Formats: sequence, C-alpha cells, structure tokens
Amino acid sequence: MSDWKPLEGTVDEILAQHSDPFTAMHESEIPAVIVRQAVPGAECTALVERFYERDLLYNPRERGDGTVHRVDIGTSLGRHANDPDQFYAHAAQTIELYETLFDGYTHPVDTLYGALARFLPRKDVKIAREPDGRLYGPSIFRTYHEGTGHYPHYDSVSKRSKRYNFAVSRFRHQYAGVMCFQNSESQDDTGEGVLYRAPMCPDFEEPLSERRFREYADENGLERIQVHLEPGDLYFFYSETIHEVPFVVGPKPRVVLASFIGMSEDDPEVFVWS
Ligand SMILES: O=C(O)CCC(=O)C(=O)O
Ligand SMILES: [Fe+2]
Repeated sequence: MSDWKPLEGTVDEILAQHSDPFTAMHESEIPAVIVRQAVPGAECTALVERFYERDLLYNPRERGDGTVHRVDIGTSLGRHANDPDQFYAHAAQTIELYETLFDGYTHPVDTLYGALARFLPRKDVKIAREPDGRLYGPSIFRTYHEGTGHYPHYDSVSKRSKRYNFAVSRFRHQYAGVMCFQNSESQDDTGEGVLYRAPMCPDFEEPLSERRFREYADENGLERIQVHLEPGDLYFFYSETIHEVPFVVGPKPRVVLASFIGMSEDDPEVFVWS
C-alpha cells in the first residue's frame, strides 16, 4: 500500500496534520488536500438546479448540432487567450454574475478563496489581475457530460501554455482548486480526478502527446490516486504534476467549480483565476 495519500478533513484538521500542505504538494510529498464539506452538499445540489432553471446549464445533445461538449459557466483564460480584450470583458460579466448567482446559499467562490487563504497565511490571495487593474475570471463551473473529461496533462500558463503576455505567467508554481457540485453516476475509475506522482519532466512529453501516459505510468511504477468527492468537497493539487479526469460515463454530468492558483516563494501575492 502506498502512503502517498491526500490530507483531508476541515481546514483546521488538515493544518493540524501539516503546517504547509502547499509546499508538500509541490514537492510530491502528498498528492492533494481535500476539504470535506467546504460548503454543505445540499446547497451545491440546489445551486445546480438553479443553474438549469436559469438556462446556464443545459444538455448539449439537445442544442445546436447536438454534439457533446463541456458546458461552462464563467470565463476561461484558455478559451479567450487569443483575444485579451474579449477575455477581460467576459471576466467582468462573470464577476457581475457571481455577485447574485449564489444568493441564499454559501458563496462557493468566496469559500474556495477563503480556504486557500487559510492554507497560505502569509500570502495575499486575490483574483488575478493585470497591472492596469483588469481582472480575470475568478473561477469557473465546468459541466462534463458523458464522453468528456481530460486526458493526462499538466497545467502551467508559463511552462506549457507560454502565455507570457498575461500577468499570471510570472508565477513559479501553479495549483488548482476544484469543488464538486455533482458527481456522474459511476465513479469507478471514471468521472473523477486522478493524480499521478509525476511532476512534469521532459520524459513525459512523448507518452502525454501520444495519449498513453496511463500505460507509461504503469510500466514505470508511477503511483496514482483517484480523488473521490461528494458535493461540497473541495480539493487542491499541484497542477504541474500529471493529472487526468477519466471520461464521464452515464447520462448524469459531473459538475465542478474550478480555479487555477499561481504563486512563488518570494512573492507576497497569490493570484486565482480560471
Ligand atoms: O476537474 C478536475 O478534477 C481537474 C480538472 C483539471 O484537470 C484542471 O482543472 O486542469
Ligand atoms: Fe488540469
């Protein structure tokens, strides 16, 4: 049995087990931290219903040409990176939407930022911004319908995407925070995050691009864990290690709230965006 296991519980319970879990994640000492019931699970379920009522979520099979794709609520840097002006305008709309979208419930985005701030007590955690003050999208809801997910990959604005024209490229380390809102029907090796004990290195480029990283990991004895979440659970991981969301199976989509997090040891600011 591997002892490479997430730390989990409340933020206090996690901090009692490790005083600096974010450093432990980037050093691959632990795969993740899981804040159980960061918001009440029933509130997540109620919010998903609200998203459908407001037509922010829908079944892509019943729209347009009926092709399956991920449905997002929020602003994705990856999608808009080629048109920065449109990106910041879209982000401003998302910020406005999030001012009232969660009325009556625990604010999930504030909860994500609040948990992060507790883990990083010496840092100033804030929405990512350009030097002129233009803000990024603070976080994004992603709905994964059957047949969607992420092949093994790593995320780094500077090292992988090389988007040096964005302020977030200044950070040395990138993490992700993901809160479960709804699980797909089956989570048996599908539809939930898998983390490999594999900080990105040049040897991985080929198996990643050939989409055979899982086999490569088995051949090379790389450890992996699957992160099982209930609605309301929030996990953080170092996104520059290889991770995957095995494709969703079944008619019920997986819904999560996700943010990226940039930080450097010697930088007092931590930027959060999507
Ligand atoms: O949804 C997840 O659990 C992880 C998603 C992911 O790979 C990412 O945010 O880059
Ligand atoms: Fe990722």
